[in-house]
Amino acid sequence: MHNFSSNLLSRLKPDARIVVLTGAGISAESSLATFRGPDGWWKSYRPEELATPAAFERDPQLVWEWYNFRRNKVREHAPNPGHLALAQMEKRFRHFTLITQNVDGYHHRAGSRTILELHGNIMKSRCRQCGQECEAGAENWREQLPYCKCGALYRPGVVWFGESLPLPILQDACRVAETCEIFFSIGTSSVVYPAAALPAQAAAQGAYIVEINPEETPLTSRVDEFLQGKSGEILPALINRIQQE
Ligand code: BJW
Ligand code: ZN
Repeated sequence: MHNFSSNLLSRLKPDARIVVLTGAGISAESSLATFRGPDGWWKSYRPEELATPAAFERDPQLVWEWYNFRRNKVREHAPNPGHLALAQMEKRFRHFTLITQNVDGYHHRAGSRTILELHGNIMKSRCRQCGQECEAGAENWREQLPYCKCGALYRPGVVWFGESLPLPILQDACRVAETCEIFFSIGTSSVVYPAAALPAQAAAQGAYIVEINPEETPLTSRVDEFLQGKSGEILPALINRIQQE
């Protein structure tokens, strides 16, 4: 059973302003591979070699093969107790914002309502030419490539390296980070920017920073509290503990 500090518990009042940032680690217990973990490899490519506009230019079929493989995993599996606990927390706290780097949509499926998806959604496609968006499966596939009605190629509706994050969403994320009292960084290696800068932005304005991860990250030495372990175990324990108060 996890022990939560009185420091943390006393801060988790119903009207506390809380921000949660999640990464691939929260979906690890749903059997989705992380990007940088030991299983976070796909056919021995690194994400930096596939999640880029240049990779798509060079070999759109290879990139689509990776995304179709991952779309199938997302369909096959489901949110885990970590996602569900965050959906419960949202109900419990008046000012609660969930920011995610994940593209799997599992926070929606778990019942969270206010979600800032920084890196898009893997179940969406976007036309390279006219910008039209569609749901996965609604594309017109020819020779293993998906086409839009306008004739141009669809790409996955996600944010690749070197591309800007959707500005209104990033602005909202920065605003809530800078005005929150408690900031949770959960299941992220804290190496991909600008998401990785959010905890420091929150800390600079006086927020209490909590990290949940089985491993230490570049953030760990700068947090107020490091809860070492799996989010699918720690988050349900935390919500249970809060409900006892
Ligand atoms: C568990 C667990 C369990 C396991 N429970 N935990 C400033 C400094 C340096 C570089 C830059 C900078 N600003 C911008 C950059 C460039 C670049 C960048 O950050 N590069 C770094 C790698 C150095 N950033 C960008 O290009 C961004 N764009 C941008 O900034 O535009 C303006 C600009 C452009 C060019 C130059 C300068 C500015 C865009 C970033 C887009 C990231 N896209 C991806 C792919 C999305 C689509 C897809 O899914 O295919 O997003 S890459 C990939 O990494 C994905 C993730 O969202 C992201 C973060 O990964 P995450 O979630 O942290 O996963 P992992 O695998 O790394 O970590 C998992 C963690 O879980 C581990 O810690 C485990 O221990 C833990 N874990 N089991 C809890 N059970
Ligand atoms: Zn189009």
